[in-house]
Amino acid sequence: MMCMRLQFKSAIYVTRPILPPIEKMTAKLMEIWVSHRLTNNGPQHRLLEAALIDRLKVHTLSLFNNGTIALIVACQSMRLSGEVITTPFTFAATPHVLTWKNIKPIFCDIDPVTMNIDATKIESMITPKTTGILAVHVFGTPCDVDVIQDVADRYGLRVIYDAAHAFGVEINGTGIGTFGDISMFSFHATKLFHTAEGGALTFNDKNLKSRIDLLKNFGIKNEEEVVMPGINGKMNELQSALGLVLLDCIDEERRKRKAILSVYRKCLNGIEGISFQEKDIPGVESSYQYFVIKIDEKIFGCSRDQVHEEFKQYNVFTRKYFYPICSEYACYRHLSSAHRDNLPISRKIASEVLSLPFYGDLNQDDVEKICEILLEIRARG
Ligand code: T4K
Repeated sequence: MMCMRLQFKSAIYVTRPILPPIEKMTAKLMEIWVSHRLTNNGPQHRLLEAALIDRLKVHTLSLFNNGTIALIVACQSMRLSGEVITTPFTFAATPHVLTWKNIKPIFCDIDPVTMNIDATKIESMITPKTTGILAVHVFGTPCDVDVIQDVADRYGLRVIYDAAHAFGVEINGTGIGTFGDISMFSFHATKLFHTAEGGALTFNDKNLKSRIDLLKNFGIKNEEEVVMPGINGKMNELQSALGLVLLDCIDEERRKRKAILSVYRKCLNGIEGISFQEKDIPGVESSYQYFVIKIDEKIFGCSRDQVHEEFKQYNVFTRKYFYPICSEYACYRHLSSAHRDNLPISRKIASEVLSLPFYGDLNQDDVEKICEILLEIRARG
């Protein structure tokens, strides 16, 4: 029998976007209304680019209307073609971007602890057609950036990081967006920092800025010259304004999520069959983007799928990020790198992971209740 006390009155989702105080947003909107400037590199856009360079500790940044278009432009700006080595344990956007660029994604297995691409396996997947590596800092945990760069340097490959989950991540004080050739951040509503929809590319090569900005604006150089086949990747002034106002709320949201993380760790510690990242990684500043557990069915007594399904009866909507792995999508399963024998760790991890609700508006009682529900689901078998 389900304990009614544990059922939430209203739905608890995996995340809930932060929103700024409405009066601050209204003041920003007034500026836009007065200026009549709605898009195309307006003042809010310029202010947000400058603010984010500072915040992310990066050298150069270009804003986009979403992370997926940003990633397409990153591949185009690096002139990637042929084959690119990537991870199957990611959101659909990562391999889809390659496909949209007519590039064949080559799936490499992942590390069982970080859940990121296994950097030691990349070299064995390189062929004469390989032009780059598209690695993902999954759930904000940094990839093995040194090993990846070493392989890339030895084979003359480009490195693009999908840092969609990695806003604010630093390695020993260095912004995560400074590694590789280009990094992509997503500012989708589900991200800690967001602009409802949005994204950015960050890179060290300042000369790349003009090419990337041309690519996101149809390749238009001036009224009479279109110098390359660009796309419309521009972030508008309303999105930029939301981002500017939200930047002031980020520190508090991070503090709240840090407190929630410690409640989860305390409540789940020692439960057999449940594993999660128990400690902060030394030298790494977290993104506080997701809280993910792994459920070992044999030890815990219930499968991940059962837990995910039963949580719904309590009005808790967890997510199986990232199941199924991308290599199992109909559009990719024919690839030889998608063969199950090539990806044993990815398949195992994808069958165990569960993202639990994780956002600042949750309070300690909510988190304790979610953990109690997990135990009740196990007890009910
Ligand atoms: N690379 C990686 C590794 C990514 O994870 C993503 C995006 C990308 C690239 C592409 O970046 P973008 O082009 O999106 O900028 C969500 C997001 O739509 C997606 O941005 C994100 N990754 C992915 C991991 O999660 P869904 O299909 O799970 O979203 P949805 O609508 O089910 O939202 C999850 C929960 O959040 C909902 O149950 C309720 C809550 N929610 C959601 C929205 C949109 C709200 O409370 N308010 C909202 O406005 O994909």
